Formats: sequence, structure tokens, C-alpha cells
Amino acid sequence: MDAVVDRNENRSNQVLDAYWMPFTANRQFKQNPRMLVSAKGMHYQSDDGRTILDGTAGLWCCNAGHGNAEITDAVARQLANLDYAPSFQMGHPIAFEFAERLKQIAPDGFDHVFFTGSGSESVDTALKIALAYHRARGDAGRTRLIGRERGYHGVGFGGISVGGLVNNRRHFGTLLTGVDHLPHTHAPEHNAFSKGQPEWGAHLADDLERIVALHGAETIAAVIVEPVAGSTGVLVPPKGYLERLRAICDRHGILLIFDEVITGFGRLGTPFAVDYFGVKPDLFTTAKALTNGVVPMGAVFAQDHIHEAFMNGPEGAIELFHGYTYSGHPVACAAGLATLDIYEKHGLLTRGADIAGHWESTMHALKDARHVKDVRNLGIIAGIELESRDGAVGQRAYEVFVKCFEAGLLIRVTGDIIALSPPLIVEEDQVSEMAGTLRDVLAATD
Ligand code: PXG
Repeated sequence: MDAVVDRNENRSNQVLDAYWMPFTANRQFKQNPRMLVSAKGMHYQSDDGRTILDGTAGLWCCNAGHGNAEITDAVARQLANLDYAPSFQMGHPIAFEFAERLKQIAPDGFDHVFFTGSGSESVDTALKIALAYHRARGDAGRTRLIGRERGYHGVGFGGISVGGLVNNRRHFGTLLTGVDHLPHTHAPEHNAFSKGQPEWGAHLADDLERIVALHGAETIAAVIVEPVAGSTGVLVPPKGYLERLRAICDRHGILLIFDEVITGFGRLGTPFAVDYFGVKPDLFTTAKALTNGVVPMGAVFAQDHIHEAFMNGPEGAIELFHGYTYSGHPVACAAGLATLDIYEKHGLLTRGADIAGHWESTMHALKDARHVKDVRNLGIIAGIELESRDGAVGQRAYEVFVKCFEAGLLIRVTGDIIALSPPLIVEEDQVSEMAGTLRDVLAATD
């Protein structure tokens, strides 16, 4: 057997060819790789020995920060005790325990949890539950799904079909048919530098009435939106917008799905966006911070009335022909339970509310930093939009991303928008450090 490879050794020894990296410019990256080799608390370590402040909670995942011993121990114990068990016509206790715990922190009425392996799987699951719900009630004509421009719902065929990011759609053919899209809510001409929810734009939800008038409500199964759109560059819903969507859905018997893959588990200073906005969808999707990102897992939360619609047939019949090999994976459940313990012990599901004021004022103070044309925020999320270079959208922000990494700060960029979403253990001086690094890097970037 080969000697154990020290993966932290000088990166120039490492062969990078085989790994086809996701959502990455592979050839560019491999010429000058940015490698993270360990993590603790608010920081990563890079392979060249630098400490990097985590401004993104990994990818919106690690809300309790990195390297929590309680999660590591729980995962190790679970691996030693029951490493894998099938979940089709079989059970294992920890999956039931985790679902019960999640029900306890979920908004009232969301009493049922379906486990998946990722956010994309959660989205496909929620869309399929919506379609099957109408069939179970004898309303099989409701097959149409409505998403929103600039929405991101992962990369399954369902998710990219209802999603609204052109690059995620244009390379993959016709996608699902029978899908329509609401207009996005990005309106910098009205809402630039809004603190929290913008005043202007609730009426954009009324476009759902146009879609209903065009296709007939009896053909529409569900509407899916991110309560706060993340990947597209942080679009905060205008005041009253989500309420209007809910009202129109109710009027026409259409299900409403919130995609809470990034807003779930404390990101807005409440356990879920459902709590923050006080608007109840019929289903909502989660992943990422469900297990603090430690083990891949997703979960779809369903209101009682959705679940009950499936429970009427013969008792021996499988009610929903859907599920994954890794649904309710015992190791993921162990990571999730330990994560919930930490969230509860440190009040992380609501800590964002305590620090949101400092977060907002520190982020908005970047208004006069070089190239900045908008700052938007909600909870512990900020979007900082830059002027684009002529004919080269995204180039400036990419350079800022690389320079921030070199200066010891991890940020995310999409187009020319910077997104910040640090772990919810972030301290005020670390928020200031993020803004300071960003300001300096912007000043030094053409
Ligand atoms: N829904 C939403 C709202 C998401 O943000 C997914 C679904 C898909 O989750 P999975 O686990 O299948 O990746 C996501 C994922 C970014 C970024 O840079 C965001 C995501 C993924 C990768 C990058 O903002 N969100």
C-alpha cells in the first residue's frame, strides 16, 4: 500500500487533473488553486498557512461555525453504532428522533418532515409532493409549476426549470414543460441602498394573476420562491410581496413553496424565514445549515393538510412514490441533532436578530466604497453590488474575490454582486474586519 499522503503538504506536489470541479472555471482555478485545508470557529486555514475569515459560512452552511467537537463526536458515535440503514419499508430510531426535533422548532403546523440528501433534492421533492398532492385530491389537471426570474433552486431538472438563472438553464435543453416564471423583484432604480425590506415592489406579486388568467388556475399546481433570493445576489422581498403571493395562491387553490435552503436555521435572526415574514407556505425546503454543512442532508417541511391528503388510501399502499437511498441517513441525522443542540445551547437560531443592527450599519457604511452601486441586507445577509466594467460583467467582482482571499477573507460573488453570510457566531469586530478588508480591496481594484 502507498504511504499515507500528507494532503497539507506543499500544494505544488498535488495533481489536480482528475477532479472535475463544480461551478468552477476548472482550467483557470488549477493554474492558481485556492485550497482550504482545515477550519475552526470563524476561520479557514489555507494550504499556504494563512488564516481566512469565513464571510460565507462555507456556502451558507456552517451557521454554528467550524470544527464543533459536539458534532464530530456525535457523528463518530453514530458511525460506530449504525453506519447506514435502509429507509424504504424499514426504519432506524435516529431519523424519527431528528424529524420530531425539527417539528419542535418549525413554525406551527409544519408537523411532517421528508428527508433528502441536498437542497436540489429538497426542491425536487417539494415540487413532486405538490404535484402528487393535487392528484391525491382528484385535481390531476394541476400540473403547471411557477418559479421566478433570477430564482435559484439547485440543479436538478425540476430546480433549473423553475429557477431563473439563464446560465443554469441555457445549456440543458427544454427542461420541464409547463413551467412559467414570475418577474424578479430587483429594482435598483426604486430600491437602491434599502435597509432591510424595500418599500417598492409588492405589486410585482400580482403578475401571478396574469399567469392565472393566461393558463387557468385549474392547471397550476404550485409557486416556488426563495423568501430572500441568495445565489442570484441577495434580493430581499419588497414589503408586502410575500403576503400578496400567499393571498393570490389561496384565492386560486395554488400551493406555495418557500425554498429556505439558505434562509433556514437562523440566517434571518429567526429559526426560519416563515417566522421572520409571518407568511406560511404549504411546504418549505431546507438543507445546508440543517447539519451545519457537516454531512450532506436536506429536509422538506410539510403542513398537516398536505400530509393528510396522502393518508387516505389503503393502509398497505405506499402513499408517495419518492425517496432517496440517503433519505434519513443515520450519520446525517446524528450531525443534525448535534447541530440543533448547538443552535439551542448558543441561541443561534435567533442570535442574528441581536447582531443584525450592527451588521446593517457596517454593511451600509460601504455605500461610499469604490465601485459600490447598491448595498442590501436582511438578517445576517448582505449583497454589495458593484458597477460592472464595460463589456465584462463579473470580472471586477471576481478580482475582488481573489484579492479578498489573498487578504484573508472568504466572500462569494455572482456577476458583479458580492454576497456575505458569515456563520451566526460572528462577533462584531469580525463584521468590521470583513467590511474593512472589502473596502481596502475595492480601493485597490480598477
Ligand atoms: N435552493 C436554494 C435557495 C439554494 O441556495 C439550493 C436550493 C440547492 O442546494 P444544493 O444542496 O443542491 O446545492 C441552493 C444552493 C452561492 C451558492 O454561491 C448557493 C447555493 C449553492 C452553491 C453556491 O450563493 N445554494
